[in-house]
Amino acid sequence: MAQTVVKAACPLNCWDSCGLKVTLENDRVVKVEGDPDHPITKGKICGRGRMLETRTNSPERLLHPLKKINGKFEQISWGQALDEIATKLHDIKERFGTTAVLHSHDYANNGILKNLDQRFFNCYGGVTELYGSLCWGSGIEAQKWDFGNAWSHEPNDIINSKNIIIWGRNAARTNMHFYEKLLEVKKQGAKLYVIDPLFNATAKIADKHITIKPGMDGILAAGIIKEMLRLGLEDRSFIEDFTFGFADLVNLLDGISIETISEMTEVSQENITELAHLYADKPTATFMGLGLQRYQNGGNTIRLIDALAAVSGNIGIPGGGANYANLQVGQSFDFEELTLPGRRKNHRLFSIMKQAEGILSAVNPKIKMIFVTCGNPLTQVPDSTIVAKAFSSVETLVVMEQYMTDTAKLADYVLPVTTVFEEEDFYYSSMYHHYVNYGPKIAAAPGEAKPDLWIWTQLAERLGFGSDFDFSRDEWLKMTLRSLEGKGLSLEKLKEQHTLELPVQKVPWQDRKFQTPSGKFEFTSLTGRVKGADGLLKLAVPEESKWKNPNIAEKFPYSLLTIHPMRSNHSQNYHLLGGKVKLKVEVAQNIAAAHGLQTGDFVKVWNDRGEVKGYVSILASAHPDTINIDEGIWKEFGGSVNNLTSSHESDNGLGSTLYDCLVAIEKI
Ligand SMILES: Nc1nc2c(c(=O)[nH]1)N[C@H]1C(S)=C(S)[C@@H](COP(=O)(O)OP(=O)(O)OC[C@H]3O[C@@H](n4cnc5c(=O)[nH]c(N)nc54)[C@H](O)[C@@H]3O)O[C@H]1N2
Ligand SMILES: Nc1nc2c(c(=O)[nH]1)N[C@H]1C(S)=C(S)[C@@H](COP(=O)(O)OP(=O)(O)OC[C@H]3O[C@@H](n4cnc5c(=O)[nH]c(N)nc54)[C@H](O)[C@@H]3O)O[C@H]1N2
Ligand code: SF4
Ligand SMILES: [Mo]
Repeated sequence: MAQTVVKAACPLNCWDSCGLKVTLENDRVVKVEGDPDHPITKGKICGRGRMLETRTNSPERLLHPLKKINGKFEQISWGQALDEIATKLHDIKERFGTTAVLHSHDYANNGILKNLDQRFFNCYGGVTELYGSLCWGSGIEAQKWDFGNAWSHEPNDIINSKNIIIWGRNAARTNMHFYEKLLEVKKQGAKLYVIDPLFNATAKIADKHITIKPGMDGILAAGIIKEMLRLGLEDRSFIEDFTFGFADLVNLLDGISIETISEMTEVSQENITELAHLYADKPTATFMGLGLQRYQNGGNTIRLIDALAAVSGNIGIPGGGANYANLQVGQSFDFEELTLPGRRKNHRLFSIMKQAEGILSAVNPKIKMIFVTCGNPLTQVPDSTIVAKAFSSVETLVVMEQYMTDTAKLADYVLPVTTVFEEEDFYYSSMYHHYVNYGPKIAAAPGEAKPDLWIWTQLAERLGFGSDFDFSRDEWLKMTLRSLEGKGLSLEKLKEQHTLELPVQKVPWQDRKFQTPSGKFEFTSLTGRVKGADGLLKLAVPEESKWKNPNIAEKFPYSLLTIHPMRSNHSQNYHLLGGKVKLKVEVAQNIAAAHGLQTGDFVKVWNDRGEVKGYVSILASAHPDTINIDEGIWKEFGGSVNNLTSSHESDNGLGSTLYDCLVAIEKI
């Protein structure tokens, strides 16, 4: 049979944004591999990338529009689905106003044209939208306060690092090309430290793994700064010339002893001193993951780690950096032209964390209709019980999906959408590297599945703003690249080369010109002050901890992490893994000992919000009193761990508290 091999791109919400090589047989995708010519990902991809073949070809794909009639889904035509949904949108606008519609979404697909959903809702008149992020919100806001922006060093700069500290990034599992880089620079002599409550696969290759009480990294960073100051290891000239508010930081540190810091973080004083020396032995690169900021104190955690990088003079130097995310990538494109925020007449915002509470308590107007795109809130949004209640409460729920997820099951209309290989787009991620990848359309969509963009275009026509969507794919893609054209990047070049390097600062802040109000690195944030906070750094602790909530801590003694799964991107692959899914409850050794648990025991994990049942696995080197259950699990495979998590917002209001969660455990 004739086979052809073409280049494509991985669309998944992931650090790595890989280039792909896809084998086609009679226009059918038969194999997905890595593109060896991609400058960063160099031919290696993960299992989730390879499984895009299954995601595309699975017989479980949604193939036709469905409407729920008397509690059962029935197949309807696209014409009927679009006419009915457009009529409802029209009526809601007339009777209640456009903000009676909620757009619930996440970022399941990194294609630039996936942002056209916002254009649709803006042209419709402006709906209730979500702000903040379950994923990285607290940390992004924190870095905006400190630096004025959240920028990282380019991946190859790590060859300049003498020491590398990884705070809570599960690189071997979530960011494989960074992991590859770590292996490479370690061979050249770089020292690698991993700070993480779990002994993850990245910790296995570290020179030292330091476990910590979950949520206490900010306090640890404060302790390291305190030690640096005691030992005279700080970078005085950087502090004096390029920072603002240092006296406030010193004042904060004067109020706590190193003994107390050691006791609270459960990190030994020797380790704190060792880390102080490591930070002084420049250049030392800091790489933060997103896990460590999903706590109520998440903003302060990232801010204190940033402060440590600044005090030690590791900012704006090759091999240094407080690397968290790289917003320079997304900031390269023309979003306003694409999304037309100016067309919005009305607007209402709910926090993404509390979207369910928002739905249930909305007045003037009430939420009448919800559109879900690129998200699976029933599984992924915290406090599932209330999420299910909220999404069941509205008159009309429209879910645009590839599969019958737990969210789709609740819908009134399910609209089948294409997978990555069935539509043209380009893909990028603002998490790690600064290359954008081209993804051509290489396969026909099965059944009646359609691109999201086709659905928006059809609805726009029916609602009288069809001309706002009357563009070809090329025209859309060019629109987003317009401001890059002057810098020699064009759609033609992207199509030809399949990947293009964006013009970013490879070592951010080298010019020491920070984008803060003072123009300096801000220990005390003036942006924070403008936003109504005092802008001061705080020695903040998690909400669900013995320091803040002793009663809860007594009832529910264990910290629950809910990290990202190995073989699935969030909830996307569990149903494609061949029925082998078994909900695993990973427990630290002291928990197993206290409850007489053995590997394979069936247990219940619970708190006041809900419960989850699964099979024990004992983690030999995890921090005491720590449990992990991977996120993303569908109801039919044991249920989402978000039955247990809280929907609070972090200290700066923009992040989740998914890992700020105390639970109890019991054998059943
Ligand atoms: N395989 C796989 N890869 C993925 C994804 C996936 O679903 N599956 N999702 C992608 C997405 S959207 C994202 S946001 C990224 C996330 O990438 P990561 O940040 O690497 O992953 P998380 O699972 O969010 O965070 C997990 C790490 O943080 C640690 N951690 C948790 N709490 C703390 C703490 O208080 N202190 C410290 N020091 N460490 C802590 C955990 O033990 C774990 O090692 O991964 C991306 N890559
Ligand atoms: N407990 C806990 N909860 C978490 C996390 C955690 O660590 N712990 N992590 C959080 C993080 S970091 C993130 S980023 C979120 C992710 O949350 P989500 O983005 O909601 O998670 P996904 O499972 O990726 O779900 C996306 C859905 O979009 C669908 N989809 C894929 N491509 C397309 C497309 O092109 N168009 C449309 N219309 N749909 C598409 C998929 O089939 C899938 O069902 O979850 C958060 N939730
Ligand atoms: S999921 Fe991430 S690591 Fe895996 S192929 Fe896609 S971009 Fe690469
Ligand atoms: Mo994420």
